[in-house]
Formats: sequence, C-alpha cells, structure tokens
Amino acid sequence: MTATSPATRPETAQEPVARPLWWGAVDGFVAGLVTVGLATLAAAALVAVGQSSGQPAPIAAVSGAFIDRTPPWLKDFAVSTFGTNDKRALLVGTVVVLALVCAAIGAVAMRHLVPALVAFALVGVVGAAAVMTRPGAGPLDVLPTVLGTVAGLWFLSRAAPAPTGAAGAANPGRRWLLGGAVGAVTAYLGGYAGGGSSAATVSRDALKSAPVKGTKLAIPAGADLRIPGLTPYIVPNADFYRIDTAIVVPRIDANDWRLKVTGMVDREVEIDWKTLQGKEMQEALVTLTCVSNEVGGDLVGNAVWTGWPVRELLALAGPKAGADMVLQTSIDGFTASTPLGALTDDRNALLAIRMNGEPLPFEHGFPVRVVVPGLYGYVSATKWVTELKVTTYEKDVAYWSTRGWSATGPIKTASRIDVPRAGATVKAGTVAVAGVAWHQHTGISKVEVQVDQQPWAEARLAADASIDTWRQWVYQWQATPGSHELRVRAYDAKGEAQSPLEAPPAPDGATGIHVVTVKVE
Ligand SMILES: Nc1nc2c(c(=O)[nH]1)N[C@H]1C(S)=C(S)[C@@H](COP(=O)(O)O)O[C@H]1N2
Ligand SMILES: [Mo]
Repeated sequence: MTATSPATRPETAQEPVARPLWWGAVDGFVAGLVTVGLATLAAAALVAVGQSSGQPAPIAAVSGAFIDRTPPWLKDFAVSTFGTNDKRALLVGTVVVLALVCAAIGAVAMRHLVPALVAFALVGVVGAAAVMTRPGAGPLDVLPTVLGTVAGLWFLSRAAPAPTGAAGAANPGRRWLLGGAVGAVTAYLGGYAGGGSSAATVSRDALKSAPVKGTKLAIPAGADLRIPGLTPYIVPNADFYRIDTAIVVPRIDANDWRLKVTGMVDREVEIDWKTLQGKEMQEALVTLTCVSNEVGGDLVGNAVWTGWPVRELLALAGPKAGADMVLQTSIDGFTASTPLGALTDDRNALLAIRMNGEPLPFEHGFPVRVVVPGLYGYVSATKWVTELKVTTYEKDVAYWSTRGWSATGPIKTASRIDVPRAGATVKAGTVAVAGVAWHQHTGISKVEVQVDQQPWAEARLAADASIDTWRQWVYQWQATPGSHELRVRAYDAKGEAQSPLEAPPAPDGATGIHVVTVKVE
C-alpha cells in the first residue's frame, strides 16, 4: 500500500503540524484567483460564441453594479481624484477587496472548514447577483461565476487539512504554484479575449475605407490660433476626454447594431447599420462638455462629427403630441433624457458614426453615438446608443437624474485660460494669454481678460466656425515683474456675461471665473 493508505496515517500524523496562519491566507487568495480566472475565461468564451449580451465576467459586473449605486458625491470624488482612470481605480479596488476577503476566508478555513466554504460560496453568490443584474444579462450569464466558484471551493477544501492534519500540511508550495498558474493564466486569457471582439474590430476597420456620403465641412483657417500651449481648436481623438460608466468598453460588431424608436410615436421604427450607412450624412463641428467639468477643467473637447440627423429618424416614427423628452438608452444600460425639441429642431443633433473623420473609437461609442449641440453630455451624448424612447419628463427619469443631477442639461457659458498655465513663470514683456470659451448653440461674442485688479480688457477672438463649438481667444499682455492674477470671462452671442458666482458641478454645471496665478521675471 502507498503512503495514502489508512495504515500509514498515524505515522504522518505524528509529525508536528505547525501550519502558520498565512498559509491559510495564501490558500484563500489562490482559491479566489482560480475562481476569478476561470470565471473570466468562461465569460469571454460565452461572449465569443454570442451567448451573452450582458457582463458575465464577475469582477467587471461587481464594479459596474457598484458604479450604478454610487452616490453623486462619490462619483465626483472619483472623477476628480482619478480623472479618466476612475474605472481602473475601481477595478483595482474591487480586486484588492476580493483578495483580502478570500485571504481571510482561507485563514478561517484552517480551523473551521465548513463555515469558510459557506463564506466563500456567499462571495460567489454576490458575484453572480451582480452579473445577473447587469443590463442585457441572460440566464446563461450566471454559469461562468458558478463554475469559477465551484472550482474555488474545491481548491479550498483540498487545501484545508484533513482531519488528521496530513494532506493539507504537505507541500503547499506546489499547490500554490499550480493553483496560482491556473488562476493567472485563465484570468489573463479571459481579460485578453474579453477585451476585444474581433468581429467588432473588423466592422470598425471596414468603415475606415468606406466612402462618406454627404457634404464636407469647411473649417475657417482662423479658427485655430496655433498658440503653443493653447488646446487645439479640434482635439485629436486620442486626446479627447472620456466619461462613461462602462467598466468594460462595449465592443459591438456594427453588423449586430440596431436602433429602435419606441414610445409615444405613430409607428415604431428600427434602423440597422447597413441602412444607416446608406443615409445622407452630415458633418458638424460640435464641442462636447461634461457637466462634471470644474471651472478651468478639461472635460470639454471639440471634434468634427459625421452622422445622420436624429430628427430624420424621429420624423419616420412621428412623435405624438404631448411628448417632450427622448429617453436614450445605451447597450451598457446608461440612459439620457434629452429635450425632444433639441432632437427635432434644425440644429445638428446627429447619430454620429465618425469622429474627426475616423470611425468612432470604441471608447467614444462605436458604432453609433448621439451628439447634440447645446446640452451637457449626460443628457444627450449617448454612446453605443440602442433605443430612443419618445416620452415625457413626467413619466421617465434618466441615469444621472436619479442620482441628483438636473433632468435637462443646457450648457452654461464658460471660459478657460490655457496659457500661461497656473504657476508658470514667464518673461516680462508681451505675453500671449490664450484659452477657449464656449456656450454651445448660442455662440460666444466677446471674451475679456483681467490682470490683477485692473479694468477688464477685451481679448481677440479667433474666427467663428460654428455657434456649436468653443472659440479660441488671445490677449497680448504687457507683463511686468512680480506675481499676477489673470482672470477670464466670456459673453455669449446674446451679450450675456458668464456667471461669476462660484457653484460646484452638481446639480447642473459649475459656474465661476477661471483664475490663474503666474510669476513674471
Ligand atoms: N453609454 C454611455 N454614454 C455616455 C455616457 C455613459 O456613461 N454611457 N456618459 C455621458 C457623459 S456624462 C459625457 S460627458 C459624454 C462624454 O463623451 P466622451 O466620453 O466621448 O467624451 O458621454 C455621455 N455618453
Ligand atoms: Mo458628463
């Protein structure tokens, strides 16, 4: 008989079994890794074979569920602390918390195996619950998390000492190495495969070479002052700010994309990618702004958008009298409440498919997003849009409006100094003070700069390309040595000055004057 036979047990049991607590913690951690790895890989497989349109990977699902339950103040804190990395920070946070919980369970398992296994299973149930409450979740979505959890339980029960103390005491290094390798490799493969659906990339690449049907836009030469340090008039896609609640950027195969118009309409209509391609496209310059932008902040950007006017699609459906809002829905569950009027009047509200001539980047909504001049992004600029429900403000409430933000989101007049930067040191003499000012769909008529307590002086405005975009401005300042405060204020095309009152972004956009302090030598 071999060493595993009952006859030899007493022999092994006589060895002193001194298992330090951290052994158990490592076992718990590795069990968690095995669970997450297998679940992530299985989730990627489920998506790859087209059996899931939800978020079957548990880590992403838990983070996503967390975001959707985040109070506005915490969201503001996350955006201001981590900027556009807020999602990565949340994913890392989720993983760290899970790792600690698993380690604790592993430590408990050394003494009390059954309660530890129950606790581990409960963690799995939390993951499964998050997965099943994600938008678009189907019954099969639960499988990856169940599979992973069962594997983790098995690992943990194997790691725990046998009643005699023999099995668990032997060779933990090998067990950790094997479990760790399985967990890490499957997590890596799952993350890799889940990150990019190749069909989506192929459909996006196909649009690169497709001809654009419609009119080309002419941008006046003088719209960009080309001053070093001044944000370019048109922001390149790679530098464009990004704000969304998607933990994993949706990668949609354009050929699977459909947009439905529902609700208070004469007839529901649906449009697919091929039909949209055949439409007469329009190019429009529109500056997007986030309501969370602080005074002087950079959550604003200008791009050329190519798309089909939303009003033409809505006209096919025929909105009924009494409707005053369109509830836009995205594949990721995000919703936006847009005033119906802004989508049916003559402004350039587009179902955009291109950004600065390129197919929309996945991060910015490929295959189709909405862009509406004059409204903050959270009430208008739905990425990965899938449904437009014609309705009323009384009946429906959108994603951020249930979280304390205003239901309608007209953009406020604002201005920003880009150069010199706050805290910069410049040479005495003529210094170009320059920046941007915006009030989309109204336009900017005047910008003024104030140095210290001197009278406000008029800046020179760059050429006006559209009332829907920001406008660059420059003021030639005769700088004298010392420390100076520079202020800017803008007037919209109606002659109204921006509000000097300091207000935070919530609930409907920040106001106040941007001030920078610079040193002159
Ligand atoms: N699907 C989806 N669309 C969305 C959001 C989102 O969270 N999900 N965020 C909105 C917000 S708050 C803003 S400011 C803009 C930002 O667009 P961008 O990321 O392309 O700059 O997208 C809007 N569209
Ligand atoms: Mo936003």
